[in-house]
Amino acid sequence: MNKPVVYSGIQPTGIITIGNYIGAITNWLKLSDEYDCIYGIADLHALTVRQVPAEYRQRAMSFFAQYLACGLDPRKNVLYFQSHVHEHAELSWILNCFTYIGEMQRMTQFKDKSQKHQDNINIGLLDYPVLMAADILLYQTSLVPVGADQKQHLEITRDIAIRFNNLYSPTFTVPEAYIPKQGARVFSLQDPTAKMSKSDPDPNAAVSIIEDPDSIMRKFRRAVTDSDSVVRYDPELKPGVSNLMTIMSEMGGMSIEEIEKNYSDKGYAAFKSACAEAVIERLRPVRERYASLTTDKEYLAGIAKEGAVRASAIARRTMSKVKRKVGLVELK
Ligand code: ATP
Ligand code: LTN
Repeated sequence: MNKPVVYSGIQPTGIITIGNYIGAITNWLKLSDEYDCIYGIADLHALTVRQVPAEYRQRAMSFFAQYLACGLDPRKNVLYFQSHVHEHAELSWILNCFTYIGEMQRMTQFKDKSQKHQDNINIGLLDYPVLMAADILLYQTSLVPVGADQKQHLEITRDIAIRFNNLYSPTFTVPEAYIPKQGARVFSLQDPTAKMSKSDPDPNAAVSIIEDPDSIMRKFRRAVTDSDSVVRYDPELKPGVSNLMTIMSEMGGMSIEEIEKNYSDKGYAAFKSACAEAVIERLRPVRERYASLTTDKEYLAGIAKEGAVRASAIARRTMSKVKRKVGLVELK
């Protein structure tokens, strides 16, 4: 690899939403030419909450097919499953020894998830950001395209990298987060003050990137807005409408000003339908490619294998450097 490295991942839980697409995947696609990009299915991360094994396996494979369906080219990008490269777990252990419990307890996601899963506040949930740091640092990553909710995890990754580099000598590239200016936090269609989440139990809250057009239209028509009827961008006073405008702008390529000009006096019904149309059209090729990809299990398995081999080769190099620095005896 000779270009700077981009790394990112998504946990295979729930559905890949238009929030994930706008906040993360759009940038993954944009960065593919200028960087060496590695995109993982974060299947070790999602074990922090209980999964049904057979379902989980299937979902992870479906997410992998969706990566490809989005247009990520396996010749240009390394696409693989985190669990296929054992160095993630290995580096994660070593980095644990350079991370403080207090740092992990302060993480917003840990606080949220331990509230939500009070019956299962496992060590993995607390340790989640260290595994994420291992993902990123293993590949000497420069840039990490993610949504705004991951900013804190990127900061701790940088802290861990700097701490390690200072204790020994420069070992890890210190990564930067790459967060979109617009669309870094897409909100739920049912509660425009909450993040659109891929595992929201309310099916009307989020839209999948492979959802059928009728269902997309229905969800947008039902989206929660305010009682006035003016299409105007005002995230404070009109969070529902503003969220839809952001989605429409990102998916349809119109600026917020253009949307305001075209729809301000058309009423919410027309605006919501237009917004749904923009989403449906943008996702049409994704949906179509996905349908044909899922029929070719062998092709997908082949791409995953190739991705794991390429990722492992890079991970191995960092891992042997780390082991040497901390003073582990080398296997000759
Ligand atoms: P969950 O809500 O189930 O924890 P999630 O929707 O946050 O999951 P992740 O796998 O945690 O999904 O995130 C995948 C990527 O999508 C990350 O880069 C994350 O920042 C981004 N992302 C997630 N939700 C949104 C959102 N609502 N708006 C913008 N980006 C998002
Ligand atoms: N924690 C991330 C998913 C993730 C990730 C990563 C993102 C796992 N490993 C490495 C960027 C880089 C999330 O979005 N919840």
